[in-house]
Amino acid sequence: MKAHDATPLSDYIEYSQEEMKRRAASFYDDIKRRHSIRSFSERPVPKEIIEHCIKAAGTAPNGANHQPWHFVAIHSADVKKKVREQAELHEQGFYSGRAGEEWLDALKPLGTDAQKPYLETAPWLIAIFSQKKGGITPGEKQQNYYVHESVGIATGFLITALHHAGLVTLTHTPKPMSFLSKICERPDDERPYMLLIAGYPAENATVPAHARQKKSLDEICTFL
Ligand code: IYR
Repeated sequence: MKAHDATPLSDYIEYSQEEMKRRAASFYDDIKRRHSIRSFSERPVPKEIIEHCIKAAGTAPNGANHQPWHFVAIHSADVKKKVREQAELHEQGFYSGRAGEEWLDALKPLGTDAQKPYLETAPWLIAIFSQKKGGITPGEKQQNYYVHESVGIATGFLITALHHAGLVTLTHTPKPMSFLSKICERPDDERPYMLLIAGYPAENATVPAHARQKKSLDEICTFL
């Protein structure tokens, strides 16, 4: 059993309640400008920005601090082409029947289809992998805990960090996603969790009216 050891919380910043109210409101005003975008510009985005956003994702709370995630940041045109080919192949099956009528009906207001040109246009694709086994030290093969929750939170941090930096994103979860493990050369004990597309929006980028409808606070929250 490893010993418990701790240092003082030295980086906490306390704000006045007025300042907290301002910050809370201003964060909401900013994050509500985040939209899933399906039309990306080819404009390059420096690697350093992506590095910082991934570092931010890596600070997410997670099970036993095993940090059960791996991010593959894809910039190579060759690799992006492979991802697009495979993703579109799967999406064609999905849209031509595999999804079922109810699912396809739910997607209609978003206007999505099997064509995913942004997988090549966008400067960065970030493939996120979850690790069932690991630990805090590289090479460890301990049990990981709350893997799905941990990687989900890290992905949320990543999306927020990319938005904060001034980029737009799209979460993409082609089914099955196993082709990502192959293309990204990830080991068998890692599972692809999600593919994030990141970059500048195309000049003609739009947001579906359906996506702008957000539930009210009353609908999503109960105070007791
Ligand atoms: N992965 C498909 C389908 C899709 C599914 C859901 I749920 C969405 O919110 C959006 C799309 C695609 O990317 O087209």
